[in-house]
Formats: sequence, C-alpha cells, structure tokens
Amino acid sequence: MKKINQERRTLLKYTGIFAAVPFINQVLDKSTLLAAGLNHFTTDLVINGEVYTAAHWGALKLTIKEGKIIKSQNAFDNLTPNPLQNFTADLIDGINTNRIKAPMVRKSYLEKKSNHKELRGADEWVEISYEKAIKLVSDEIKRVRKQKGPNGIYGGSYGWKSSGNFHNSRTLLHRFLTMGGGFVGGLGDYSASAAQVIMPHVLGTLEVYEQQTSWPIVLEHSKVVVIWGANPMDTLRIAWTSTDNQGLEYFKKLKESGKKILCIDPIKSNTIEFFEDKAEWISITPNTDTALMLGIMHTMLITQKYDKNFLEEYTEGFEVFEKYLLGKEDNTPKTAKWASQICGIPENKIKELAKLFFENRTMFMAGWNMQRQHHGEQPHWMLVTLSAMIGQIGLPGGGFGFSYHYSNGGSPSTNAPVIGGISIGKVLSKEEEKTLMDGAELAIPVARIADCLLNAGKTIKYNGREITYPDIDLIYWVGGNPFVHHQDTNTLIKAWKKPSSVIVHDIYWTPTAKMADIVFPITTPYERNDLTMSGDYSNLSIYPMKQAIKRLPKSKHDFEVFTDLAKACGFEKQYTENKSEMQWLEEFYNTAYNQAQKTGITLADGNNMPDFKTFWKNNRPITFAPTPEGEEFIRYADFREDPILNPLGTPSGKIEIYSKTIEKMQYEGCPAFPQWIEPIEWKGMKNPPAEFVLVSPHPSLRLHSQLSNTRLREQYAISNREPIWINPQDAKNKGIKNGDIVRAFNKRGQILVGAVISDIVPKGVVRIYEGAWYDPENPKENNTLCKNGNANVLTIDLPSSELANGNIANTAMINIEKYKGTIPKLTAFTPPKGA
Ligand code: PGD
Repeated sequence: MKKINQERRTLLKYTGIFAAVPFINQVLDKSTLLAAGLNHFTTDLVINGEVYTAAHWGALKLTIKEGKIIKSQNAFDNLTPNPLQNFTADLIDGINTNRIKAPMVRKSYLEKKSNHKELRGADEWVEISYEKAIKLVSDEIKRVRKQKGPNGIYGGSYGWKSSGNFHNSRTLLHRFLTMGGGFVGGLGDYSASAAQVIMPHVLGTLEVYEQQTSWPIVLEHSKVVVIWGANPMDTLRIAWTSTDNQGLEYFKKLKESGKKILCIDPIKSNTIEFFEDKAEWISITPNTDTALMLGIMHTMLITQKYDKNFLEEYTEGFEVFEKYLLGKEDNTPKTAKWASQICGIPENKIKELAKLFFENRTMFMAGWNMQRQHHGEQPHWMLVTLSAMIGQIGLPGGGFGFSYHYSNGGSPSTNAPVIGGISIGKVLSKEEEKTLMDGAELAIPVARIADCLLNAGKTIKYNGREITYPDIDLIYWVGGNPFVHHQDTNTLIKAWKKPSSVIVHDIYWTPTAKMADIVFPITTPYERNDLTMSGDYSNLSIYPMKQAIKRLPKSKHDFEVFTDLAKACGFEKQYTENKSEMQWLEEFYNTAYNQAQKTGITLADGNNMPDFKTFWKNNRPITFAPTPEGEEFIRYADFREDPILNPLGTPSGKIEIYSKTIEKMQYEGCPAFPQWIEPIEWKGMKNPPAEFVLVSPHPSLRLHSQLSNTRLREQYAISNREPIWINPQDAKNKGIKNGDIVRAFNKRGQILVGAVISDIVPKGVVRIYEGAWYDPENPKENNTLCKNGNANVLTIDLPSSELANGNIANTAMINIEKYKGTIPKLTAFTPPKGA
C-alpha cells in the first residue's frame, strides 16, 4: 500500500515539474550545413522559433530569430532561476569577439626559429588553411611517436569541456591518441583527487562521486544538518552532465524545515546568506577543519558521549586513533581548548557541537575545498571518523555525504535507461598494444603536469606504486584551461616551454590557446547536435541538444578535426566507424531506448519512451520518475544492517580508521590514521610567508573559466578586474577602499584585483574566486603581473601528499597593497596579435 502511494506521489511530483515545458515550434526552414573542411554533416535548423538544448548549467530553451539567439532561459519555467542560463548569445561571439575563427599557428613555430618555445604566449599568430593545419599536426604527432613512443605525447588534457555525449572533446582526443598508439594520460582530477584516493582505503569507494542518502530521507529524519565547507547555492548551478536543478529546490525545503542548520566555513558564502537567520555561521580559520573535528571527538571521548558499539562492530583501528586523541604518545591531548587555538572557534562552542551532534540525528554535508589543500587526504577521513564516533552512519538522515553540493547528490535516483557515449576505443596496432598493456604506467597524477614537464625521469610515489615521469615532447589539450586551473601559473609557464609542440582546440582565445603553437577553431555546443542526460546521480532526464544556429564558416567540431587527423594517420574508418553525427546520436539514444523496451521502463508521465526520430522531432527533454528505492535510499544502510553479509570494499570489510595498507606505504604527509598536520602555509604558522590566507573557491557567476567572456562579468568585475573580498579592518589598515585596484602578491607571482570591502570574510583572510583568465602584462617577462586577477598565479603547486598527489589550491598565503602604478589595459578577452 505504501509503495503504491509513493509511486503515485512521485509520478505526480515529476509530471508537475516538467509540465511547464511548452510546445515546440515547427522547424521553419531546412538548411544544409556544409562543414568548411573535409567532412559534411547535415541537420535541420530552426530560423525563427525555439530550440531546446543543454549545458552544464541545465536544460535551455533558446529563442531564435532570423537564425540568431535572442533569448536564453531555463527550459523549466517553474524552477529556481539560474543566472548562468541567460547568456548563451554572448557565448557565440564572446567579449571582443574572442572566438578562434580559423586554424592558426604561431609565427616563429611556423618558421621554426630556434627560440620559438620561448615565444609561446608572446608571439604573433598566422592563419593557415585547415588542410595545412591537419598536415602540420599529423606530421608532428608521427614524428614524436617515432622518436619517443606514446610516452612523448601528453593527452591527459584535463577540463570541464562542454556537455554532450558525442562532442565530448576530451574523450574524442583520447580516442584519437589511443587508436594511434597511446599517450600519457592524467590520473584523478582537480576536483577531488585527495578524497578519491584516500576514501577507497577508508570506505572501499570513491565516496565523492556516489549517490547520497536521499533528500526526502534527510528532510524527514535529520535533526541537525551541517554544511561543512560547501557552497551549494553556487556549485549546484552546474553539473558534470547537465544539472537536473533539483538540489537547489531541496535546499529551499531545508531552509523552511525548522531543523538546526550549521554552516562551517571561513567565509559567509552565498549559501550562508541564503539561509538568513535559519542557519548558524561558524567561521573557522582556513585549513584547520581536522583540528576542529579532533576537538569535537576528544570532547565526545572524555564525556563518554560516543557510540562504542558502532566503533567496535563497524570500524577498524579506533584504539590507535584513541591514543592519538588523548595525546598518549605526543603529549598533546586534542582537547577542545587545543583545537580552539588552532581553528579559532571558541572552546565552549566546540564542546557544544560535540553534544549537539551526538544527541541529535546529524547529517554532515561536506564539500571538497577542504581536501583541495595540503594534506587534503585528512579532512574527509577525519569526518568519517567523527561520524563513526557519533554512530549514525547507515541510519536515516545520519552520517556524512560528500556530494550534496555537487551535481545534485541526494536527488532520488530514477530507473532511467542510460544513453551511450563516444568511447576512447582501443589501440589498433598489435605492436603498440604490447607496450600499452598496463595503461596506468602511462598516466601521471593530473595536477603534477608542470612537475612532470620540468623533471622528466623523476620518480614519484603514488598510492602504493611508483611513477617515473615520461619525457613529454608534445602536448595536446582540448576542453580545458590549464592556464586558469593549474596552481602556480609562473611555474607552469616555465614547464610549458619544454616540449617541442603544443596543440590546443578551443572555442575562444583562452589563455591556454594563447600559449599554444597551433590552434583549431571549435564550434560552440549551440552549433552542433548532441545528447546528454541530466542529474549525475539521479539520471532524471534525457536532453536533446539541438543545433541552434549556423556555425562560423571556418570552425570545426572536435570530431571533425580528429577524423581528419585519423585519416592522415591511416585509421579514419576505425575512428568514425563510418557514422555521421546524427547516426552516433541515434545509436547512443537507442542504447537507452532498447533497454526501456526490454524492461518496460516508461517516462515519468506514464508514456512510453519515444523512438529516436520522434524524440528528436519533438525537440523536448524526456523525464523519468524516481524509484521508491531511490526515494528511500540510505547510504550504508545495508552495511549497517549486516556488516558480514554486506562488507565494505576495504581490506577489513569495515570502516578503516587505521589503515594497514597506508601504514605499509610509509608516505610523507599521509600517516596510517587521520591526523592534524600543519599545512605548508597557514595563518597559525610560526613564520608566515605573507599576511593573508587566500581562499579561492568556485565562482558564483561562471563555471570555472567558462562564461567569463559574457556580460555576466559585468555583474561581478570590480574596476574591470576579478574581485578580491577584504575584511573592513584589514582594508582600513592597508588604506584600501571599495573599488580600488589592489596588487595581490607573494613569492610565486602577482595579480591585479578589484577590492570589495566586506565582513563576509574574517580578518586575515581574503577571497578571490578561481577561474579568472590569466592575462600577463608582459608575456616575455618572468613573474609578470596578471592584469585580470587569476588566483592561481598565487597558489602552490605541491602535492597534497605522496599518497594522492592532489592539488592544494586552497593552501596559500598572500600580501595585498593598493596598486599605485599605471593601470594596464585588460587584454584577457582580446585575441592575440595576428588573430
Ligand atoms: P573550464 O573553465 O571549465 O576549467 O578547470 P577547467 O580547465 O575544467 O575549462 C574548459 C575549457 O574547455 C574552456 O576553455 C572552454 O572554452 C573549453 N571548451 C568548452 N567546450 C569545448 C569543446 O566542445 N571543445 C573544445 N575543444 N573545448 C571546449 C577546472 C578545474 O579548476 C577544476 S574542475 C577544479 S575543481 C579546480 N578548482 C580550483 C579551486 O577551487 N581553486 C583554485 N585556485 N583552482 C582551481 N582549479 C581547478
């Protein structure tokens, strides 16, 4: 009976949300798009009407007038507005029309001047024909392969690219490089590398990319919700596939639920502002979360308010951790007072938290910023340990979740069949296959790229094995922006000058494109056809991504470029499988359609899933309903119910508070149980190298560096620079006023930023969002000023520890001063000379 009601409730709810999608206009004009180069694809274009597509920032309804996008809005009118969705038209041109409009080569690369590598980022560019670009690139790839084998080509090419299961630039590159004989890839990602490596040792899963206890369960059962170092109001505007928009709706419900909500964060983020007086902001000193957790646990231990039975039955190694907590060996009990001195939260508050968490059903919703730090393996491990002491893991509304802030984790899973996507294929030559038996040998931890380029032959440790850096002679980058996302830009510049060739595909003249030798002009997602699912955890909908407008005359799909390179290298047929864009899409869709046919899965409104032709013609998203199991999902409930029958994937089958595997590794920076370890730079250190802690979280009005080149920038730029938030007291001491241009600097570099004076940041801390396009004042000079304010010019390029080698973007100290020099003209969004 309960089940029937629930299914009905679910059905009504979801047909309700998506009923707002209006009928779609007819295709008014049929036009054939001829790709300017060697491949031809055809599709129908709407000239006046509406087109549905999608981006990381959700399903979009585009209004088209005379072939141009005149309006862009959320496809579902009844959902929380998402400001990222309204600037699609700007993406077609970009500020200063910074599209890459033709294949281009750096002048001195073309002329092969001896110092050509030194001129990367400072040279003139020359347009060449597409055919010539294909020849240049294919010849160079053949040369490097012959001389250095697959180890000479770096194709890790990290980045968020665009949504879409076919025009997936990174996979398309990997497909080309794999079929051609292999390449050096990247291990992990910039998002959650430290957690991804430590969590399997502790819980047997990646944890950060797993479904969370469902929101309906949290709303029903949790009494206390702790948002720990996360800013879902901003980060839920986007998702890896395409946002299903549900997370923000659930946070709205949480706000009105009357539950105790705590936000532990150095900064009063947009999420904390959103909760108004419904949440308590606990401002913590950056980089000290593990110390706070220890103080809470010590209090629990000495007040005997912790769950001994849970620890005994479900965990391994608490007795060793207990000794550490009590300071038996280091003479430092991790008391609330000890923790308070490190994390800046009053001792009494820490004690109060210990009692509150133990006595109430508590859900920790933790973000990833605290693991993007020096010793970033520790905070998540410590939070799992704290949750184990509380003993609510596997109970409804209790325990921890590391993905409520990302891609709508906790939105109930549907039974949607999953669409296919382009694959990396396999090595074609038997000879090369032999050298690629262990693909992992050919990958480096993704954030070690600069270290690898600078130190070929160096051996590093990584999660139980050793990796010797290959000697990279060619970099191929698509769908990412390392001159924005990588830490310590000035070191990256030095490293980038090592290889003989750098090839980049991008839509725009990004700082990374400007640092290349050869660039290909790529179409925007609105100039091609694709498909995506929404909701990385819920699998809620399948979105058509219909081409909205004609492409620029010389631009190419990544797929076309790789097809022509594959042709030049002799494997075009294997690369394309003789399929066109629309044939691939039909095949991907049919993977899901056939599954639905076989299993009888229907849409949320009870209708059958349409066949591909109908789906494409209808031009509207299709949506599936959550299953009762999805609605009632409680993470680790089965393990809790029977840890013998449902053990975790750890060596002991239990939660490993002490890991013998890690003990054996004997790694620098990652001991065998979670600990407070001083980071390389932090506020409480003895001789701080600078005055302020820099926090560089994900931005509110763009996705990393994407959307920077739209008018959204007008909403946040200060004096035409990236903003820096400074506490009023600090600003007064430095003589800085709102709107002033500030030089932020340390031994790694210097940037210009625009001052926002606000008490949302505590004294001694400043915030600069990551994602501002690097804009060097004099590209020929070492350590030149970044005119636009890219935070990563100031961050540290060191590994989290020898275990995970994650990036430590959020461990850094800087100085600030009012800028007194001549204010240089911003050129971040201006194409380079010759383009
Ligand atoms: P994006 O801005 O998304 O950033 O770094 P990432 O490189 O992913 O870059 C995507 C690029 O792909 C853009 O240049 C875009 O134009 C291009 N692109 C889009 N679509 C296509 C396409 O179809 N084809 C091609 N060829 N190109 C395309 C993000 C990274 O930054 C991440 S994930 C994290 S989590 C890190 N976070 C931080 C942080 O918190 N703090 C700091 N300081 N630094 C960070 N860096 C990391």
